[in-house]
Amino acid sequence: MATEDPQAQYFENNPAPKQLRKHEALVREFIEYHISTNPETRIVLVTSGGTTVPLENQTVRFIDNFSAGTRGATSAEYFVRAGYAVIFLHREYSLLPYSRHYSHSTNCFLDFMEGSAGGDVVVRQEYQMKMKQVLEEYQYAKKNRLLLMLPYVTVNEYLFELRSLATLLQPVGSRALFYLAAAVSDFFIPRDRMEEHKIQSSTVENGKKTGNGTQLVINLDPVPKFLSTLVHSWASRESMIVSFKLETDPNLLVSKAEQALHKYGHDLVIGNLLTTRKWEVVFVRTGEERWVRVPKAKRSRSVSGIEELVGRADKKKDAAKKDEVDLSGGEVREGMEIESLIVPELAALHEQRIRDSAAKA
Ligand code: 9Z3
Repeated sequence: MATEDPQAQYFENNPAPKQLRKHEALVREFIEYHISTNPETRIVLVTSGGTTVPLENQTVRFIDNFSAGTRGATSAEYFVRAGYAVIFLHREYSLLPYSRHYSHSTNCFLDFMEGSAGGDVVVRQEYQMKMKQVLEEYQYAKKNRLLLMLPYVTVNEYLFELRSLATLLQPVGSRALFYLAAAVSDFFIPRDRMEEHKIQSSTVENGKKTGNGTQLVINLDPVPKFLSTLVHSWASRESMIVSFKLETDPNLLVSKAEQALHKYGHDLVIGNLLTTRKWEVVFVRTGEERWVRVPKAKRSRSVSGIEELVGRADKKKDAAKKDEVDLSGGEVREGMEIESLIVPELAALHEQRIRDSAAKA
């Protein structure tokens, strides 16, 4: 029977991703393993990276967004450090925990290696300490099965995966934490309006004629407000749900975060601005607005490409330090990661939440 509920309609009218059953089996196994090994285990679902909106079913073109998955991948590492088992639902080929330190573009892994006198390939002396630490943390997470990686590509895949994961996490109750850092598209093309084959510029219909040809006009539908359904129906009432709010206008950030909190009724919204997201975020909870900032002296280069205002003398002093990474020809200071502040704060709030929940029971 057809349903009126837009959320339910969405899942009836759009196809489940091919990998969903396999992912569900992996998650079930992961949760059972952790609950049976330690019933006190806390499990966090970290979502990370952008979502694509395909324009064609056999996809050649798609709409995407800026997110590289830095927030999610970095946070996942700090969650492991804080004792969590992590389900990492991420955009395929976006940054991953641990390997993010040595990606193919920024911090290209090849620049960290050299040939030794004996003809072996070795890690350059100046990077030994850092790489050893990353490697040990990676091996610890792997050995203890603390990280389950699940990739998605499209916004549709993301929504199906999120629904399944939330349902599977229900038995974890208050020990489950949702950390929704993925940059999810607000618009999509429903399956019944999607072109099967590559859109041909010569056969575009309904577009306005211009001097150069015909415009391609695309109508996108709003993605259903999944956060509301996650909070009120997919996830256990006991679990803690944290969403991120991204804005570009500083004057809107806090009010938009407050709006989201009231609208969806979850635990916390972490607001961030596109240009400052690497060193400041705002925690918005009922009756509370609290900024979390990396101290100025500990900030690294800005993500927007705008060099942060660190004095030249300051830079020279820093360049002498051991943890300096300079592969780009410029001076790049490895600063404090804001996730090292966000995650412990959240772990403490979650701890409190678990205690409150136990006291109520
Ligand atoms: C965020 O705000 C993340 O912090 C970023 C991280 C996407 C800015 P990067 O991957 O960036 O480190 O480059 N994520 C949430 C964005 C979002 O789509 N939120 C929805 C909204 O604002 C609610 S779930 O409406």
